[in-house]
Formats: sequence, structure tokens, C-alpha cells
Amino acid sequence: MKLAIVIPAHNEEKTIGKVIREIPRRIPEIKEVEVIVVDDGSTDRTVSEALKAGADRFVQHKVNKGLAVSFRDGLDAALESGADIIVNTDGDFQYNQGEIPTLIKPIMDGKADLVLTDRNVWNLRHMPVSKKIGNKIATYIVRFLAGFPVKDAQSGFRAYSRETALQLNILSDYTYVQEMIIQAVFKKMKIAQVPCDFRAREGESRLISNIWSYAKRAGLTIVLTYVHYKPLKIFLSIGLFLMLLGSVLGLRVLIHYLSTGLVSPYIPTAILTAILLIVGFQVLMMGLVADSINANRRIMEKILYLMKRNK
Ligand SMILES: Nc1nc2c(ncn2[C@@H]2O[C@H](COP(=O)(O)OP(=O)(O)O)[C@@H](O)[C@H]2O)c(=O)[nH]1
Ligand SMILES: [Mg+2]
Repeated sequence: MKLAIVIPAHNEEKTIGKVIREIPRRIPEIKEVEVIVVDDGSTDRTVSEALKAGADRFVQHKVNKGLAVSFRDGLDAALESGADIIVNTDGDFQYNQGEIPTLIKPIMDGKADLVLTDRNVWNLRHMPVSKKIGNKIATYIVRFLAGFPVKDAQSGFRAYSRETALQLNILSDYTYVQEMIIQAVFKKMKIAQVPCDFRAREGESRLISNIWSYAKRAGLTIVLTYVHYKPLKIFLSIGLFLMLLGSVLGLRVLIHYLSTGLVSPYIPTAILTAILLIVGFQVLMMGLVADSINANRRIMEKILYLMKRNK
């Protein structure tokens, strides 16, 4: 069994070395532990510090491409190097790498495809209340959309099997954490959750400079992921709702027309009815088109999976 630890890092010279040194290199039943650092256009000494601490492999971006792109590239590098299990951790020393053996256990035991961690954000003394609330809201949205009782959708400390890594296709360029959960649930993967430590960050967050901009971008990713996977459900409900509303309004006009032979004084209602019925029908049709696109996507994902697996 080969384990790959993937660390996306953007200007983490102060902590990357500590993170790498904390990674246990000897784990029962694991033959090899490989540390892969994805340097996302760092302008400080992140790479040399990582090298000094014993990083085995680097993926380097000349310019900053964002966390989600780095995640994808790290994943590809891990697959390429033949990893059976992949762990994602952060380069900022907030996670405790000593927990890696516990994290991968459900996968080694064949009990899970994906292991998420729960930072238990409410009880973190160092996290500001606004961030706690934001975390909770995002977790609940993911929980609601995915229909899975996720405890902490934002934790980046995760483990997955090679098979899972081959099947995940992250589309976002910014953050991947929520998208991965929604996809994993819709792809019927087995998900386990374990509690984890979460230390205070030394220095500023690289990812979240502004909580509102994060909420906007993460929110859009969450909604888009859902729409990509369940377009029929969404468009069908919106379309049917509009058509139902139109029908109810139209009924009043129709009854009046049948008893008097006149549309007036209900002409505005009649117009609204027509608009609602037409728009509703179009939304319904959009759902059918989106569903066909989704069917295509599934076929392409299958091809991609087979290609990556046989490479
Ligand atoms: N590759 C890459 N990594 C990033 C970027 N932004 C943040 N990270 C890394 O992602 C991890 C989590 O980011 P962090 O700033 O700690 O986010 P927070 O803990 O959610 O506030 C850290 O290892 C960062 O170095 C980025 O633009 N590119
Ligand atoms: Mg962090």
C-alpha cells in the first residue's frame, strides 16, 4: 500500500517544514509514504523549506492558480505516482498530521471511500464567531443539498481511496471542499467522518481574505454543483410551480369567461396567466435539455475514469 500526502501551499514558508516533519513516515501496513507539495506560485521560500523538510515530489505553478486547481493537480500527481490512498492536508500547520493513521483507517479497513474530518468549529477558541457561523451555514447548505449528515463541510483534511480519486471531477477553480462532498454523495460513495484537531493559524488565511467574497464564490460553487447533478429536479420544480400558478390565475378568468362571454375586467390576469404558462413551460423544457447534457456528462465521466484508470 502506498500513501500519498498532498499539500497545496501558497506562501507557507513559515509552516510547510513543520507540517512535513510532522507527517508519520512509518504507518502499519503502509509500505511507502510520499509527500507531494503543490506550490501554487509561491513567491517566498515555500519550496526550499519543503525540500529541506523532506518533501518527495513537487507540482509547481508559475503563477497562482487557486486552491481547487492545485487540488486537482495534486490528485493527478498522486495517482500518477501509484498511490493507493491519498490524504489532503494544509500547509499552514492547522491540522495535526499525527492523526493521519486514524484518518486512513476506515479506507484501509474497506469501510469507506472518502474520509472527512470534523473540526468541531463551535468549540474552537481561536476561531472568530463570524467564521464559526459562516462555517455552520455552509455546512448546513451542503447537508441539505447533498442529503448527507456532513458535520464540517469546510475541513480540508481528508483521505480517499485511489478509486474515489479516479471518480471525482472537481470543476470549480476556487474551492473544492463542498463540491467534493456533494459529488461523492451523488456518486454513491461511502463516506466516513472522524473528529480532528484544528490549531490556530499563524498568520493570515491565504484562501479567505474577505468572508463575503468567500461566501459568494463558495455559494455559487455549491449551487452549480447541485444544478449540474440534479438539473431535472430543479428546473422541473420551478417550471411546474410557474405553470401551476398560471393555471390557478387562469381558472378565475376562465370561469368568468364561461359565465359572461367576456375576459374583461380580467385582462391583466389573463396576460399574467399566459406569461406564467409560457415561461413555466420553457423552464420545464430547459430541464429536459439540461438533463440530456447531464446524461452526456455521465458518459464522459465514465470515459475519463476508464482512461485515468488504465493509464
Ligand atoms: N495551491 C494553493 N493553495 C492555497 C491557495 N490559497 C490557500 N491555499 C492553501 O490551502 C490551505 C488552506 O488555506 P488557508 O489559508 O489555511 O485557509 P483557511 O484555513 O480556510 O483560512 C493552505 O495550505 C494554503 O496554503 C491558493 O491560491 N493556491
Ligand atoms: Mg488554514
